[in-house]
Amino acid sequence: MQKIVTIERFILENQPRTAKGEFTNLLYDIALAAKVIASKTNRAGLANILGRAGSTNIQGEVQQKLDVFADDVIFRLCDHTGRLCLMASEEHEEVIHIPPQFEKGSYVLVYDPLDGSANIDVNVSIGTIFGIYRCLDHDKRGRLEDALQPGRDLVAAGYVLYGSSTMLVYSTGQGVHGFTLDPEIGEFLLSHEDIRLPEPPGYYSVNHAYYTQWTPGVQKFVRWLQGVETMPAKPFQLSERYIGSLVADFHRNLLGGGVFAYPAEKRKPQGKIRLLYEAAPLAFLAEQAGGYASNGSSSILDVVPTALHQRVPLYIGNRKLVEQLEAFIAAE
Ligand code: AHM
Ligand code: MG
Repeated sequence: MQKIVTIERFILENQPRTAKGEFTNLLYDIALAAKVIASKTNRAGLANILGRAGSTNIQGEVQQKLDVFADDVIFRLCDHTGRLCLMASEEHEEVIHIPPQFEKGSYVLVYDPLDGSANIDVNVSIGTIFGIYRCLDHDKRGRLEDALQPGRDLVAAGYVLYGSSTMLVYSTGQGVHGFTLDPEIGEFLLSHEDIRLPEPPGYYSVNHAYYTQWTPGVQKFVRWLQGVETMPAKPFQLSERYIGSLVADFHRNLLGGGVFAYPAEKRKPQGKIRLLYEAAPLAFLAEQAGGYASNGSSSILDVVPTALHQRVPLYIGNRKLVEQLEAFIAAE
């Protein structure tokens, strides 16, 4: 019989040598939050029948919006464990402190609880993204500075994809590993060990509707991806796929090879993607899978955040594709 590896077993057998129980258990907490969120997202379409967000359902409970629910689940599963000194979420204006009645720990959790939320109502895949940093301060007070660390200093990062199956994909700096939730037994099972971005790449993903908003270098890059621009020669043909859920677009390109871009725009020079909750964790995974993520001129992992909700242009995927984009931008 084939060896069945649960996420608990994998985390335990592959924890970094420096990891203490605190870190290992933090990954379990996230896996548990993923299961709770998945059970709710699977029922999202029933909201119309059982009550809309903001209304009261038949049990007399007020329905929460799914992204608020996801945010709350992660916070409540992680606030009291003594493993974190601070959290920061895309749903909160300010950093989230550990309630005073609980002990603090050595790590910082940053997360986007439900990314691609515009896709919830139309039954298209959505996701959760997370990053884990070490608390900078030995007193574990948990200050803004602890959250404003560059992606290069991530200890771990990952995402959960709520798609046709629920998957959790993460890295602690020793490769990227994917687990699929078996809903019958309620366990994440190892399904994709040591994911590497394949060559030749298969896809490119960008919202073409913004073409006129891009700078000439980005426009040239997209024409090159399409095969309209022929220099330098590109010995492979790409397909275009764009879901509009970053996790889902990133996941497909991670397995099939390719590049995702959310470029800088004339009206939005920093693009749309958030550095802390979206770009940096995925950049960490891309590098671990042999790829690269850039803001157009340098590595996303080297960008030091100055504000929690800072946005950044994002080009992420197979290294050669992203470096070609940098070359087109440099020659603008
Ligand atoms: P959100 O944080 O409001 O969900 O927005 C982020 C999402 C990403 O998942 C996706 O890549 C992008 O927005 C799509 O934006 P657009 O519709 O402009 O192409
Ligand atoms: Mg988001």
